[in-house]
Amino acid sequence: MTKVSWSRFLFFSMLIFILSLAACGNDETSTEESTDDSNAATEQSADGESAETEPKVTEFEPAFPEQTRAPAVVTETEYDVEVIAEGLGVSWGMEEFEPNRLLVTQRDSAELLIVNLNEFAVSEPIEGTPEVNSEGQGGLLDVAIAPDFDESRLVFLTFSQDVEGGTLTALGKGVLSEDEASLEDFEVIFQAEPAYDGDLHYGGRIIFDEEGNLFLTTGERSDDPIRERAQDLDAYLGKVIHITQDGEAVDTNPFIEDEDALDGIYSYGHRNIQGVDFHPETGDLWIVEFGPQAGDELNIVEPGNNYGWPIVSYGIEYTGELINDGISEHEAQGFIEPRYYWDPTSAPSGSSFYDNDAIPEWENNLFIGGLVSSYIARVVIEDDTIVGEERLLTDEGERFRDILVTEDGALIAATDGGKIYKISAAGE
Ligand SMILES: [Ca+2]
Repeated sequence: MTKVSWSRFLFFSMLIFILSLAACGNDETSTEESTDDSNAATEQSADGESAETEPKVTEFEPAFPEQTRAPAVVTETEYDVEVIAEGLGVSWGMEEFEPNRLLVTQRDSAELLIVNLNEFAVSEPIEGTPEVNSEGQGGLLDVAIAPDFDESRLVFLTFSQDVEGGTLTALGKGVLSEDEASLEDFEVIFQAEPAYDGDLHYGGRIIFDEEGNLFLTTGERSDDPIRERAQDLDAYLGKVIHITQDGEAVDTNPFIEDEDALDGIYSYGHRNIQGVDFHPETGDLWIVEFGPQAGDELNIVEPGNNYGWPIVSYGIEYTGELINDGISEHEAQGFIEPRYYWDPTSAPSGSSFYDNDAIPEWENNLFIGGLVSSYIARVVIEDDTIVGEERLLTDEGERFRDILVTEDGALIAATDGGKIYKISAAGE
């Protein structure tokens, strides 16, 4: 290369680098929307045997060997993949309320639909759902039915709500009418205060525990400095919250005796929790958190624990900058280590344990929808350690938003592209 062309090469390289930085930093929606990895470090995956084949974007090392890049595993059982529905919006949450019949939320239109898995049929929108703010990542989010739904017909919904001072994550409940046409007497039972004038990181997953109480997840609203409120016990941002069906704090919660802390808080230091489920054998609550660029986490939630965000992270800012001087290790700083993290970004969303014997080799595996990564991650867990990862439906080009396992043992996956997939043992 001559001297002139070399300097020209340098000039254009710098220009491309600067432009790519600008592209990365333009919008925090990039936490889940961007696939840009132009800041990628050059390190390649170590041996080609891990499920992850893309280079890392950070320099961080795991706290223990099984914390990232688990060995690739492959499902040996033959399975069928069907598209049950298409042309929908972003189906953010799903719940099987009767055998093979799902309640499905539509994030942007705020509609609640019934999808029949046997008849490939989608209902008209159910009337009586709440007003939502559907800007950015907001809208109608998760859906769950009360444990006594057969009698009470109670349906719980999370959504982003307009209130004075901005928006917040809200939880409400209503009664599904016998004709399934409307949700009656809908009322808000919990608001994750404080409100904030932004449209990112609402969290919003809900799940019932065995006592009939609810775990609700929130996000930390993304922006710096509001995200620091994830560490504050006087704010419901970046938390797992444990409340009754009336929105009251559960009386065994860890900070009930602490005058300065909110009673509903169960755990804190979270970023944006998009998946929750109980491990079928241990009963532990496993959550899935969006990291920043890389550093998406799988955590086991224990009461009173601090998971470290935004003080520590295995990820970096989308600008490429380090977060808080780039401390990745959690335990050394007094926080709980994630059981697993992804680098590069997966943007892991809705998740569900496989608690069924229809596909025996999947039992007790955790399935996680990937947005940026466009796959369903199957994670194999032994003694709380991730010992294998598989990536399903990688050729579909879909952003997988939520995952559900039916009573029949089918894996249902909803995508941002408006599809609902059913994956089941071949010939079932
Ligand atoms: Ca963490």
